[in-house]
Amino acid sequence: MANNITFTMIKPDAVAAGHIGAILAQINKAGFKIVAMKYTKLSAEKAGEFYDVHRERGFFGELVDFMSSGPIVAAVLEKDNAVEDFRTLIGATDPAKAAPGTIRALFAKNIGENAVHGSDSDENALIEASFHFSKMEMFR
Ligand code: 3AN
Repeated sequence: MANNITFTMIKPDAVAAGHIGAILAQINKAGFKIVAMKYTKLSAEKAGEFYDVHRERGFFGELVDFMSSGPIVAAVLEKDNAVEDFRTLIGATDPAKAAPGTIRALFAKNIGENAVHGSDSDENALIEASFHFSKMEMFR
């Protein structure tokens, strides 16, 4: 059951560029069911908490500034093999290296402003989903 969900955010760059609808269409077309979704904005503190594992990395400050710079769409998605399949759908972290047709190849600006987030493990998917949503806000 755990490997049936992943967590995503449509990041401030893609929201500002008007790509919410196109990205959600790709997500639906790939067979993911949306089980939770909200349009929201992270404070710098919340963005730092979310990306805590990257706190020691050189790009951490930049990442926090970017992720708190504007509204995002946060969502929990359900599908068999959700984490791996979603990472295939979004493509590599660096859009220059993302496979053609992937969400990042289509919509991301660069390695920092890369349009979408996707959980990297089943364990993190559950942690990230519950960071943004209560049980009552998830419809599985
Ligand atoms: P992914 O989002 O593909 O799992 P991570 O977890 O390595 O990639 O990085 C988390 C986020 O940190 C990325 N989505 C990106 O916004 C940012 N990031 C990662 N590497 C860099 C980098 N070299 N320079 C700037 N930002 C980065």
